[in-house]
Amino acid sequence: MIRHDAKSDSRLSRRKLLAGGAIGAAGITALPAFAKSLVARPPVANSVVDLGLPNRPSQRALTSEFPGKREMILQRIRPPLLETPLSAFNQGVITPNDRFYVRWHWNEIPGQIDAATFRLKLHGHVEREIELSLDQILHGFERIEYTAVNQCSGNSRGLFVPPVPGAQWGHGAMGNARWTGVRLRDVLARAGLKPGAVDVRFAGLDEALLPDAPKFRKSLAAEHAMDGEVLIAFAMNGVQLPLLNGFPLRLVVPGWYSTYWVKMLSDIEVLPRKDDNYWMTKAYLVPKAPFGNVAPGVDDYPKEPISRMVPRSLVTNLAEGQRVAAGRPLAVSGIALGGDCGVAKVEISTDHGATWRMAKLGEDAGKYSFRRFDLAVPVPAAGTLPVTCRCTNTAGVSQPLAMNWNPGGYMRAGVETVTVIAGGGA
Ligand SMILES: Nc1nc2c(c(=O)[nH]1)N[C@H]1C(S)=C(S)[C@@H](COP(=O)(O)O)O[C@H]1N2
Ligand SMILES: [Mo]
Repeated sequence: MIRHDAKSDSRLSRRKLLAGGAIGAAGITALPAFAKSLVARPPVANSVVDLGLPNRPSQRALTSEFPGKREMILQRIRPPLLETPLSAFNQGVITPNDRFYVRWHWNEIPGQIDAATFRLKLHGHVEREIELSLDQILHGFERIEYTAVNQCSGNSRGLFVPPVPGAQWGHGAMGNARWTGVRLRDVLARAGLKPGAVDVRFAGLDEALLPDAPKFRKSLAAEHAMDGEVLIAFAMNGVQLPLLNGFPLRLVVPGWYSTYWVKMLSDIEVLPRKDDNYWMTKAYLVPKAPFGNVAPGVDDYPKEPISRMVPRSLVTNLAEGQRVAAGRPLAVSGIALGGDCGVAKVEISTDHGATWRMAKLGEDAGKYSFRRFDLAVPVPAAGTLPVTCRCTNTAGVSQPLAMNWNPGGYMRAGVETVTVIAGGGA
């Protein structure tokens, strides 16, 4: 078995990877025993960030102790939940692999994977059950590449008011990367769907902690799986996937929340019925209402599995409570996503939504990508200045002015405001 330190992943050149050699030869990522050692010896906090979570513990340690990751906000050690600091979003629309957030449901994650013996199995309601090696995936199918936002369904959950249980994420349970892979459709065609295929179910190499706990599995409707856009990705920003982001293969379901983006993908099962497994019918349900919105306290409403993302935008160059020069224009910039389609416009208000100004949009890297926005806004001589941004997507859907809410803490969609203070020594 070839061992390969996760830190050297980034040295794999894009050319080598796309030639197909690198991922096969160097495709072992070692997880240096973090699962055991970090629990006994919690990571040293180099520094602390405050996520600004209302009415709840808000400070988090920054850690660089996870393989392939630089300073990340530590949300949980086992299973690893690592959040991207907002500053990373201010540096460009692509989120670097070593700052890309991490989320797993169970801690039984292989610390190393042998790229030579790894197989992706396709079985169930198919004409031919097949097993594909990484080499076959890399060389046997047309490669495609696009940029897409991977966002956890529970991104920003920690900001929900009233609070809801679950990982108390700030805004950093998302990231934007260029994904390279093969079409799920082409791989499924190799096995051949039998007539009557309804769902396609995906599982990875991670295992549930206890025998009775449900292994993480997600499904897509057969038509969605065959739409030609869903990818089996082997590279992220031009290099092999970091182990914690799903090495060697992960599903990329552009426009959909990341709960469907199954990591360490090793098993694809075609079902002649709707998948009724726990992760499809009990977990990740949202109110069947625009923006998954429901009033706190109400609990009798129809639910549906979470699916398509909604538009969002965030100011990334200003911090809450930051002092800014009075009476001078203030540069505001940030990132927006359209959700399941592109960004049409981003507007900025400094009067709680009474009036809006159009921001300038940055380069269009594709409809599923983050898009940068910029605008200079006037600053008063003194006092506080609330800076609110609002994205409207190309389907005409705008972020709501009133924040949405649901008991799962999913699908945060409402406009976000950062309040700065004019004067007083910028
Ligand atoms: N195999 C596997 N894939 C998984 C999960 C998991 O627990 N196991 N979690 C999902 C969820 S809920 C999220 S938000 C994303 C996180 O992707 P990332 O860690 O690459 O950022 O992975 C998804 N894919
Ligand atoms: Mo998630």
